[in-house]
Amino acid sequence: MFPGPWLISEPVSRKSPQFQVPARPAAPTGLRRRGRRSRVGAGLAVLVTGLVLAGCNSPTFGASHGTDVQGQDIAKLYSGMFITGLIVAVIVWALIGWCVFAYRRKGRSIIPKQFQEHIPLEITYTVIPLVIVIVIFVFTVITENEVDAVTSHPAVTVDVTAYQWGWIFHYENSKGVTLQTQGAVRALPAKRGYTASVYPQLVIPEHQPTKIVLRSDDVVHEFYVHAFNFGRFAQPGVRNVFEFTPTKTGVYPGQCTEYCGLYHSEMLFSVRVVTPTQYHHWLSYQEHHLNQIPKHYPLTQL
Ligand SMILES: [Cu+2]
Repeated sequence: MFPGPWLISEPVSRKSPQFQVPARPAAPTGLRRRGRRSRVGAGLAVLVTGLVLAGCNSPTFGASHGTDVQGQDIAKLYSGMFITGLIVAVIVWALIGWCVFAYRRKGRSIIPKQFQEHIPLEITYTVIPLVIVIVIFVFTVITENEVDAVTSHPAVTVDVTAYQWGWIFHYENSKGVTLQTQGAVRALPAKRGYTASVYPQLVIPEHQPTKIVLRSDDVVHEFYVHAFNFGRFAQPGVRNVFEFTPTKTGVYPGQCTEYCGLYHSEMLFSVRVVTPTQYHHWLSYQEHHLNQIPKHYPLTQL
């Protein structure tokens, strides 16, 4: 867009000797074209192969497929945005490559024609990104509304309290079932699995909505479950409410993902998704063994 110094200063003929570049020995035209095409083809082959291999290794692009309804919505949005980004990147790389190869110095060359502006081109590369951003924005709002929706009658409601450094899971509408990080956790050696008995396990039923009411007792923490593609801050004085509707039984790791002090790395937990029948057996067991240590339900029965 900006004129080069040669346009600001005294006009000099482009045929002037100072702009003449020594010529390279010219190859026959046919051979040159074939060579150029083969190099461009090889470059594109490497690019496509790399993308395909990368796609095979990580089809979710680092996210989870989602083991709950909300997580699957997030996975779709994330994949769509990632693929859109890849398509834009490939087009930009192709245009750069085309410019580099098509407009490289060819033999005896002169300073190319200088443009001040190109209105159609500028409108094109302003409108296209704008449309992409608007489409991404609309899909993001739709997905956010789906993920943040909370039903009025959830099957289970759990009050989750984060604190330095652990979790409390209190089951509403139970006889006081509460699971929490055991106090001795800090005295134990590090590198335990997230399902170790010192860490609490959130047990919820499959195919039924579980409402989580999240709070913090002290500083900012984050409740994060990778399998659900979901994380939400636990902030002092704030009550965050959200919902999970699991679609697959299993045990999924969870952790605090907001650095919250010395034993932040000990803020582990797990989520166990069971069938509704198993859930009611588990809850009943917990209710009949309140205030007993250990309060963990024998997992082999699930
Ligand atoms: Cu933390």
